[in-house]
Amino acid sequence: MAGEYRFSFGPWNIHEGADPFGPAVRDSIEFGKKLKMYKKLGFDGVQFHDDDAVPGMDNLSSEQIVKKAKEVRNMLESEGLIAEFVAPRLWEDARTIDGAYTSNDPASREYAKERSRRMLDIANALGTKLVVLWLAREGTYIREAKDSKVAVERIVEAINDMLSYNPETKIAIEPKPNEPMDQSYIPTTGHAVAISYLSNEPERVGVNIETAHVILAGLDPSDEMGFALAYDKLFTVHLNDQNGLKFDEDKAFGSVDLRRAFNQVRILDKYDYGKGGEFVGLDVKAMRTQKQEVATKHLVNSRTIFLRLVELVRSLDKNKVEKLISERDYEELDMLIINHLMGK
Ligand code: 3MF
Ligand code: MG
Repeated sequence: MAGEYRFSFGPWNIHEGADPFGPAVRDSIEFGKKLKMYKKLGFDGVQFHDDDAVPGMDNLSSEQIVKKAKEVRNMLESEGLIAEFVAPRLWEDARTIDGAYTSNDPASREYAKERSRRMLDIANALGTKLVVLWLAREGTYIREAKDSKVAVERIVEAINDMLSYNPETKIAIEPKPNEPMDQSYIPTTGHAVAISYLSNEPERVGVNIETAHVILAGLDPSDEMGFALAYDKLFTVHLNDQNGLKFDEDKAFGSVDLRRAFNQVRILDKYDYGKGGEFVGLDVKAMRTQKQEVATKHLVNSRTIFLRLVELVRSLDKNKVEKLISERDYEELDMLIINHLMGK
């Protein structure tokens, strides 16, 4: 039965292996060549940052930006691919050092809003209505640096600006509790869902749940997904894995905790995730040790693990589960799941 899901990843998921402590260890692959790899690897959707589609966009006019983005759309079409979403990269420019929408400097906040409008032009030209907001620098290193109430109001203002700029846009906030900041203002799914109700059109604002980010917040990814599903706000996902509370690892999906991955697939499959056109999005990094020729295995493996877990979710004996729940024999239920995962 498995196989009805469509998968996506971003071009940054095929990367050179640089980390904060060392330079690139693999050659960079040009964007057009990466696009040619998607279908072969089993993927149909491309996730974008605005400047993945239009590099150097801050030095181009809006007309030039749209023209470039249309060229990218043609490239996608000739590969049989579609753009899943576009995310504004608001964390690299000097004007966003102190945050983008929440910067203490009004000129920087204005830059962030203007850049977001150009990002919406790119999304429109690429043919997608979905936007992802990873609010990288919307937080603080020390609490006294910003006013947390005002910060939330400024994020809402920026969201409203995007909602009114394109009335068809849907915004998926990607919560993350820390990194690069000490503390972020939208650290969890609950915060993202809550802030949607401060916006002018709550039904157009939802979440992108990333496994690793949820683990960094000390929460369970499948429960966070259930929370978002209850609000009809799971617009997309960034599946990966994370080995405890350390830097954001973006490991292959299911590679650390298979049972935790099983439970994410279980809730997604149970509630027909994907029926509304949602992609199974990955945000995974190859290990730095991986050689050039084999630096896409993390993508293929994550997809394979997802599909195998779909099979396991569907072949689980639901009657046995129900019976054990009604008997409140959770020790036996625990063993049933472990045996199932071990192929017994
Ligand atoms: C950061 C992330 C990012 C975002 C991406 C889209 C590298 O922890 O997960 O991926 O997902 O920038 O906004
Ligand atoms: Mg991500």
